[in-house]
This record gives sequence, C-alpha cells and structure tokens, in this order.
Amino acid sequence: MSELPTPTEIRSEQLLSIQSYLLAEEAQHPHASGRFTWILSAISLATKFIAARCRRARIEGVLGSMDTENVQGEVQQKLDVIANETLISCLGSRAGLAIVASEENDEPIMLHADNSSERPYIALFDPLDGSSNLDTCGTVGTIFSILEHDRRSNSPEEALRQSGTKQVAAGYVLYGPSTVMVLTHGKGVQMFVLDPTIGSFLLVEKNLRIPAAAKTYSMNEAYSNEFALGYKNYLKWAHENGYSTRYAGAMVADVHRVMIKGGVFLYPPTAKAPVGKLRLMYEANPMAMLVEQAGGKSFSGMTRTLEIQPDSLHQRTSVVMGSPDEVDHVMRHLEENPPE
Ligand code: P6P
Repeated sequence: MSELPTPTEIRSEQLLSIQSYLLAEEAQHPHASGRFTWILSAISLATKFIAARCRRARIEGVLGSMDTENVQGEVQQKLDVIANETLISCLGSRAGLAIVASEENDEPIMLHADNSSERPYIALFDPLDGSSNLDTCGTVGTIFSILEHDRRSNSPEEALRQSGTKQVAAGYVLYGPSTVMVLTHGKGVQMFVLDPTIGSFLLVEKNLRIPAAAKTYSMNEAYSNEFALGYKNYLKWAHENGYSTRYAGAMVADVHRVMIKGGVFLYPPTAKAPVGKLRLMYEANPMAMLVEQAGGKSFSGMTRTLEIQPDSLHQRTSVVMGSPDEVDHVMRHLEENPPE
C-alpha cells in the first residue's frame, strides 16, 4: 500500500479553498466586479449548511415528506424545502443577482425589479436533486446554473429563456460520504471537497477530464419497454458487449460517477415523461456544460443539449451524456432509428 503523505508533504495547492480559488480567478480579470465570486461564495455557504442538515436529518427529524407538492407535481421532502429556503436566503442577499429560479418555485424570484446594471446575473437551481434517496441515506445533491441577466428583458420569464450555451457557470454539490463540489466557469472543470474540520471546500482537482470510454451505462431500465427503438437497440448492443449498469436514481450521483469513472448516463423519453423527465434549465443544462467542459458530450434526442432554445423555466428533456465514445455508441443507434 503506498505511503500516505505526512502533513508536511501535503502540497500547497491542497490547501486552496474555493474562496481563494475564486479570488485568484477574479484577479485575472482586472475589470471584474467581484459579484460573480460573491454569488459562487453564496452557493458554497448554502451548500455547506445543506450538507450539515442532510447529515443530521434523521437526528433532527427532518426526513420524510411534507404534505405539499412542488410545481412539478412531486411530493416535497422536508429537506427539499429547507435546501430551497437556504439557497434563496444566501443568494437573495448577494449583490449581483437579478433573478433566482428554483425547481421548487413555480415562478422565478425577482430580487430587484429596478433592473439596475449591478445585477448582471441569474441563478437557477435544483436545491436537492434525488431527495427521495434521503430516507435511505442515499446520495443527493444540489445542481446550479448561472446565466447573465439582460436588463432589456421585458420579464423574468423572457430573461430566463436562454440556451445552455449562454451559461457563464454551472456546478453541482454532491452530498455523499464526502461533500463534493464540481464547478465550471468555462475554463475546464474544478473539483472541491468539503473538509468539515475547517468548514472549507478545498481544491482537489483543477482540470477534471472525463474518461473517453468506459463500459458502464446508467439508466432506469425498468422503463425499457417504453423506450424508442434506438434506445432499445443500444441497450441490446450494450448487453452483448459486456457493459455493466450502475444507477443511483439521483442525477448528481449518476453523473458524478460518469465524470470520474466514465460511461454514459441516459434518461430517454418514457410513457410517463414523453419528452424526458429531467428539467432542462437547472438539471440537464448545468450537467451538460460540466460534461462538455470535461471533454464529454451531451444530447437530448438528436440535439446537443446546450443548444436547445427553452420555452419555459420548468420544461423537461431527455438526456444522453457522458464519455465521448460512449455517447457516440448511443447516438449511432439513435441515428439508425431517430426518436420522434
Ligand atoms: P427515476 C430525481 O427525482 C430525478 O429528477 C433525477 O435526479 C434522477 O436522475 C431521476 O429523477 C430518476 O428518475 O424515474 O429513475 O426515479
């Protein structure tokens, strides 16, 4: 077994907190206002708080569901509401944000109607993705996307209608055996791990690259009878070519595995979700930006996910995302039988 590094051997960059990383990045842009850094710092604070609440959920009696449904018609878990309120509270007090939008809120929240210039950003998030895993101590996560705010927009809805290519930053925080933040602001993918002993996210990987190939697919095969022929043909091909399957039922967990080990994550259209289940603006788009920035690919049907022009905040989509070679295997089968 290789020798563990003694404290004196720990390299200096292992002690680079996310705040130090963001300030160092900001320093490279002399005209930077610092508002972008301030927004990401708010997400860091909120997700540290959410991580702590998830770890103590059963002790604090906040597991289980509310007697309410969100705009998606999904029963809200108590921690969905806590995570949502935490993010809105932390982000809402930060200069630089004009609008926040959440999976848990029907309408976007205008933070300042004056449309003033110093609020150049929009934050969108799924506060606790996969929250149904909580009761069984499964992995859950927060997914976020940052867009620029065009002050000329006539309404928040219009301001939000931007394709994924317009994102200026995207990321997720995975609440698992450790709390991991994976972030991109368009210059590759950075990974941070929360050190709970000091309460800081520490940089552990600067330019994360997704493996080009790996014989693993991640999807809910229970729906496979409902899949379009192209997806069925891909599954048959994978079964005949020695693939294994991994599926956590939480997008953050499944995509994080693909980011680290390679493979492909798919959520095809089903009878219950004819255009796909995942939300374009705050699940598929941020994940697609991260995957592409790490060297992977992401499609929704036959369209590059990031190029979909959204019609509404909560619209859903199908996804095929992951290692470039593995996405190619899926797309080859879809090209032979394109889904409607
Ligand atoms: P299914 C969680 O509810 C979620 O939105 C994603 O995180 C996850 O990938 C998907 O739904 C799981 O859906 O139908 O397999 O339970």
